Amino acid sequence: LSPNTKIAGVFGALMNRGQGKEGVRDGPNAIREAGLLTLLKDCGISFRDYGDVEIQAIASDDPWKKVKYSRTVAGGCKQIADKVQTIIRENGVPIMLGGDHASAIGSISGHGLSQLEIHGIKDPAATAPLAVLWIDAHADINTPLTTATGNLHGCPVSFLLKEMSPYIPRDIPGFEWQQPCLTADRIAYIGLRALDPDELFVMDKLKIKYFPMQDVDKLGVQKCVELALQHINPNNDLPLHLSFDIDALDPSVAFSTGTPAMGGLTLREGLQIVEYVRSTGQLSAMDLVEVNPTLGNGYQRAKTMEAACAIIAGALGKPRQAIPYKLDFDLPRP
Ligand code: 4U7
Ligand code: MN
Ligand code: MN
Ligand code: MN
Repeated sequence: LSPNTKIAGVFGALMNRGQGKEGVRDGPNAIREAGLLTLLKDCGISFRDYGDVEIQAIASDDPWKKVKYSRTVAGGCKQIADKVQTIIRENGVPIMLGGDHASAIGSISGHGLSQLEIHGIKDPAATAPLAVLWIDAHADINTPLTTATGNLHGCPVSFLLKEMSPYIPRDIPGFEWQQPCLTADRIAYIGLRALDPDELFVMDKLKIKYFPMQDVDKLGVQKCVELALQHINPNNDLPLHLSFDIDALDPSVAFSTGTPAMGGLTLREGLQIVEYVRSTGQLSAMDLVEVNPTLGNGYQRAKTMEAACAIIAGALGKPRQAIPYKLDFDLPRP
């Protein structure tokens, strides 16, 4: 990460209670096993592996209204926030391997708190100087009261936005530590194609910038990412948090994920996004989440892992022509 001699601090977030498919906790190690660290090394990208954040399963964690496993998820997010703060204090760029996307409540809160600390802002309820680019098929902005599924991986953005805080009951067990750190003009989305009606309503009401797949088709992905960053980071002076849900990619590339949605980004479009983010010099933390190696056949799994490695390496400065990936075409086909 040449601009400021920071090194990537890779860690796994073994979060799987934000949705129903347990195998997502194996995502981080499957990404490592697919050769992420070797790839980074071969590309001359400096990194340190900070290991995994194990999520403590809380024995009695009954639903709060519809919301499932709030104590377990919230406790895990707190541990993740602490990990992110540690890595940033050690001058690293946290790279969180997920794990379900509820983990981003932790990574982005931790990033926000770190920025407050860096700027000497004492009020933990202050808005953090931070911009977030959210790459996803879904908007993840359901609230604990609007969620149809009760899965917290569909809600992280509502917990992070100040404007949403009147709609987040403060008595959801486990979340006592958490406060919103962002305003709605500091987040933008690319890749959307599977929103719930309430989510669209909220996003339009808060004037959140988003580029659904039809904009990617109309404008091209390069223009989408330029406009998104211009909106959330007009002077390119804010540190950037890139939250990349692997389901933003089309299932033909990344099938091994819990909530796949047809009509997604190609791997090339995904790489174009992360390479552009990289070129701004502002990447300050990244999530690569929702990788579930227990879903799909061997071939689909290998493709998903390779895509995940490619996206991370691209964000950290790997040129596409540098090192070949190692997808083994002898794997069993469907
Ligand atoms: B992901 C959903 F209802 N919107 O809230 C929900 F369609 O982190 C899906 O983007 C959320 O993978 C997907 O459960 C969460 C559903
Ligand atoms: Mn998603
Ligand atoms: Mn998501
Ligand atoms: Mn998903």
